[in-house]
Amino acid sequence: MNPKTSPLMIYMNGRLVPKEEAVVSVFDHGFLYGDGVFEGIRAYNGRVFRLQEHMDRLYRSARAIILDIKMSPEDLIQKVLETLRANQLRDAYVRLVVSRGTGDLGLDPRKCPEPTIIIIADKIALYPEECYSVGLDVVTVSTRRNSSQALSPNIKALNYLNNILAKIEANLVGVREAIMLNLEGFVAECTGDNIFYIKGDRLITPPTTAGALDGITRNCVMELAPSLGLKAEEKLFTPYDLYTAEESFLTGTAAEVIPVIRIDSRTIGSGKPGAKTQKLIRAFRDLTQKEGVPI
Ligand code: PXG
Repeated sequence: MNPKTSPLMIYMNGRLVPKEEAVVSVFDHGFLYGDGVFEGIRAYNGRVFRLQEHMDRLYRSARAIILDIKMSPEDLIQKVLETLRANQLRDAYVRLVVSRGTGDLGLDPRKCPEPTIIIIADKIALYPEECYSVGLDVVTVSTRRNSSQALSPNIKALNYLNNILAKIEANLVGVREAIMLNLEGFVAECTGDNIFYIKGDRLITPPTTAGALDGITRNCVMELAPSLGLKAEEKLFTPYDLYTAEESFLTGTAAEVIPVIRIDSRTIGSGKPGAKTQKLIRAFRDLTQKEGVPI
């Protein structure tokens, strides 16, 4: 963490300001309508992991909602690095938020001349170690993933109500994550993580067209698969395929690679984190220590 005496500095619209001063207008359309986009990024050991990929996804999300960030991705990368430096952070979680900006009470985005750009870099709140050593219990919930015909789940938009409703369902039954199905009943993803299962040498995850975010950790795992003798595949599947899998795990920037050992009260595989999942966890952790843009 940054020294106790200096407050956390937040990047806001061109300036680094102390946390207490980092406030947005009640007329900001990010607040009023969830009109905006975001990214969650990690820094490991003084380097920002897959920063270009996160930036590319942010600009794709912005383009999809016709939001002009009014800053080049190269400049925004520099601002992310500056924010990390200002807070003397080497291992961190970075939240990059771009909202439509301040407008009036109507929803017309033409009333918002300037986007609000915020970078929060803080100490990472790691998942408890037992999530990795014991594995997660998850449930399939009744909240379906947004239909891509209404709002593409590939837009990392500020409106996460769909995922939050699913998270509430998981909370209510005392588990950490929820599996969301799409409208057709195929597995899409979890509330803030992608999902995989393993059968033999096949490593399977839903295609993005099923409602899965094009996750950056998901892509890392698919890249690492061949080196561990696994064939990565994108395929539509139902909860049945998960119940009968040998291993299952979730991926996400915050969670990294996290084993799943129970789904809807069914034991997955041996009920312990699978051997292949554990190899992937190690390979992913190695990658995070090796790669990245220096702060
Ligand atoms: N699916 C969804 C819906 C996500 O929001 C992921 C998958 C994983 O993608 P990456 O690129 O991170 O591998 C995400 C991203 C949290 C939190 O606090 C997590 C995300 C977003 C917001 C909050 O756990 N995950």
